Order: sequence, then structure tokens, then C-alpha cells
Amino acid sequence: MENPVPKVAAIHDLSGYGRGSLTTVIEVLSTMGIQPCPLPTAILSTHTGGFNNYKFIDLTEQLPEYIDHWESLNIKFDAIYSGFLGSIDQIDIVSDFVKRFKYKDQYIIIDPVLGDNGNTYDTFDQKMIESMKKLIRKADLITPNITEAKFLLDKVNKNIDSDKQAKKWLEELSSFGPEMVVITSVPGFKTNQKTSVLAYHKKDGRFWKVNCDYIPANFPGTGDLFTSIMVGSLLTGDSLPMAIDRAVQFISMAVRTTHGYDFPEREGVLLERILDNLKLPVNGKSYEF
Ligand code: PXL
Repeated sequence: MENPVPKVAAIHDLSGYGRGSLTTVIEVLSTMGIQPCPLPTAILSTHTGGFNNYKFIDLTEQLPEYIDHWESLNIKFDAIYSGFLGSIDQIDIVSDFVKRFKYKDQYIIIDPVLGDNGNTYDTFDQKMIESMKKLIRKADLITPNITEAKFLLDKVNKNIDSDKQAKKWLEELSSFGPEMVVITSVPGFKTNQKTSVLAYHKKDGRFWKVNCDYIPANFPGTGDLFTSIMVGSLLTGDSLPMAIDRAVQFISMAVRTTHGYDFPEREGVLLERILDNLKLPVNGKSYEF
């Protein structure tokens, strides 16, 4: 039996407070009519961006038996979607998971969570970056932010400052293996009043760009929100540029909604206030070819 509701194996941490990772993934996918099946990589009291002394419970040792049980149930996932991994060994575990749960017409989405704003997150180092370069070979779609793209391409001191260079970076990332590459949070080439999302689809050789107004706010968890919307959109039949448009328009709305309140940025965007907008048709008016 094909799945009456698409199923996604969601390999992320569960951060109890602050929004992001599994709480965001579950809310977004469920709203979009998709069943999230969480494979928790770690449990944290909060995410690591802006909170101190958080409790971090690494679940690496528990994962093999959890996965063995899933395998015994013969579950067919329409997509496998990984994000924040709690240890370097988990990269091998995800790689093995993809091999064991491979299924026809399935999307493998790897969000290579490593860092943001030029830095790695607390729990990541160069070894993790090297392993992530191997893991992304397995993906159909990767969604690094600009900081992660720089780490993956060993270009930490370089910037994208023209369309020509943007294409080169996208093609280089795609040469690792993924059919679709999306880079988020790319600063505007000419003005810092804009940021862009850039994308490449290897199969048809087309490049896409969606510009967004820059808002001087930095909410943790928007990367998870972006990729989760991409996953939901692709699984419900959107094209790559339409999926990006949907994610960009929703996140712009989320950031604008949240920015209007006097509210701590570390708690993320006020997702629950606007979640239902994910069900609306997207107008596709923002993407450029
Ligand atoms: O959103 C990425 C992410 C996921 N999980 C944890 C994080 C972060 C980013 O800070 O701290 C625990």
C-alpha cells in the first residue's frame, strides 16, 4: 500500500524550548498534511543559540536499536530529512539509515546544519564539517545557509558577489552529488538591504534566485523552518522554485510578524500565530530564473 499520507523520517534534535529542530519540523509538516516520524538525535532543554547552560542529552547510543525496530516494521518513508546531528558518529548512522530505508521515488533531504553568521554552532567542529561533506553525497536536496556553504566548499574567506559566482558555488555543491542545491541567507551583491536564496537543479541545468528584504533580526530556527517548508512543498507537488517561493514568503511573514513585538529573538519566530498560512496557495511571484 502506498502511504495515504506521505511519511517523513525526521532526523533532528528535540530542543524543548526556543523553537527550531523537531518542534518546528513537526508543526510545519503536520500543517502541510504530512506525517513526521521523528528520529531524535539529541534532547536539549533549549537550542544552543542564545541560551547558556542548556542540558544536552546525546542519543547516539540509543539510535541503532530505535532504527532496528523501525526496520522490523518495514516502514516506507516518502522522504528522509536530516538536520542537526548530535555527534560525529550520527553522520555514519544517517548514512546507513538512508541505505537501509531507500525506497522508490523517495526524496533524501539533508540540511547540513553546522553554523550561521560565519561561525559554527557550539557543538560542531572541523571534523563534523569533513563528515558532513561525505553525508551530502547521499542527498537529492541540500539546503545550506551561506555560512554552511562556505564551510562545505572550504571558502570561509570568500563571498558570492555576482550571478556568475553564485552559479559556480551551486554547481560545485551539486558536484558532491545532490540533484538540487539551495543556498539561503546570501547577502545582496549590491545592497545589504536584500538577501537572496539561490538554487540549482542539476537535471535541467536551471538556476533560480528569490530576493528577500533584509530585516535586522536574527531568529534561531528559521533554517529548520525553511527546509521543512521545502520538504512539505516538494512532497505535495511543488516545483523547486515554487517550493522556495513558498518558504521565503512564509518566513518573511513570520519574521515581520515577530519583529513587530518586543520579544526575545532567541525564542524564534512566533510560528503558531501564522502557521495556518502554510495551507494557502502560493503565488510564485518572487522567483527569478
Ligand atoms: O536550527 C538549527 C539548530 C538545531 N538544533 C539545535 C540548535 C540549532 C541552532 O542553533 O542549537 C540544538
